[in-house]
Amino acid sequence: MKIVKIDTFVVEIPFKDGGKGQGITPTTWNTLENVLIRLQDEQGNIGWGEAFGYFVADASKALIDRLITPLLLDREVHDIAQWNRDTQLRLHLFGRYGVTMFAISGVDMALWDLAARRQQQPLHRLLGTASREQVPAYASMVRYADNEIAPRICEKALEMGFRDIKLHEVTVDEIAACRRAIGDDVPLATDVNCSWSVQDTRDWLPALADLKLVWLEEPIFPPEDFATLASFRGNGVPLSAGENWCTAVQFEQALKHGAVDSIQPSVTKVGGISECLRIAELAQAYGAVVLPHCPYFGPGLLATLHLAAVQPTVPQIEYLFVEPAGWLYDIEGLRDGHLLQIPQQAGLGQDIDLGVLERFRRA
Ligand code: SMN
Ligand code: MG
Repeated sequence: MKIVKIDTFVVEIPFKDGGKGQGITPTTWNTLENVLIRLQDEQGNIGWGEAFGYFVADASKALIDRLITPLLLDREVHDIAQWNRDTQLRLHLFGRYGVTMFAISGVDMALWDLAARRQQQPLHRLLGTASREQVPAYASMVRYADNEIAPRICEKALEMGFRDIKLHEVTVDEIAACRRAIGDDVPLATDVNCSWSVQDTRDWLPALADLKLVWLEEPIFPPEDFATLASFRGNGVPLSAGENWCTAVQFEQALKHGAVDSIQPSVTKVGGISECLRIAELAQAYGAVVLPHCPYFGPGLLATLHLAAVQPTVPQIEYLFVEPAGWLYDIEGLRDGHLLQIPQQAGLGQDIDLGVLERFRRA
């Protein structure tokens, strides 16, 4: 297929989460920033993709406009995985991980959507053999840093039909308050985004095991310290990480080290669908569970559903438990309690809402 037009957009959609706006990020996190890529081929087919936006949206967009567009415009792409590898090579000196890879991820996704639409097939049919029509999702909470609000929001998620919860709380006290609110039977994980020291992690593992955490996500910095991660295992708390690992190469190193119990590739960060397929092969070879990261309600979430359709190693995907002021896709139309339908229409399987895109598009 020949790519004759490339457009990029930053969309910024406010959301409510019922909290105080305190969290992980440099400034208050209260909008979803999606970097969208729209490709058009010589026949007029369109493909959409998403590059990781979250506080770096302008940088991810600039990478695409300045470095990828000149390499792709008016070119033929026959083999997307090969295009991905070639582009990684061409751009490696601009940073192997970070916005370079986020940008490649988004364009790779748009190429896959375009290819599937040309063939009038749902994306998952190009990726493998679908073994299911719906995938469970867990409710992923923002960080509330509050012993009363966090448990209340957990209860609300259960009322909405979710059965599994991931917190972003970082104190044993807050995690325990949530566990008390939901009872012992609801699977509960926490993600501390690399904020604990090695010693604190070791000290807190027994308490976390008592709280029956189903996983502890990214306990320490740096997230690619595989040997230290491996040393935490076997203490009654499964470990998970991967949203900040670079390409299948680093996933393989992590798996060789036995760093974690489950891996968390993000289709908008790690190198797109092509790289996720390489990681899926590794997961198969190493018998690893895959818990994909990518909860921002854009093309990345739909791509994650299609990838999950063909990967039995994915037990559930992540659903960000917030209330956006607008939806680029009808995600709620796919959701029945904790289950998300895998779209069966061509490409990503839903048409983006151009009205929502225009309304929230950043000038
Ligand atoms: C996360 C990262 C960025 C925004 C929200 C949540 C988190 C996750 O690391 O696992 O989703
Ligand atoms: Mg995380």
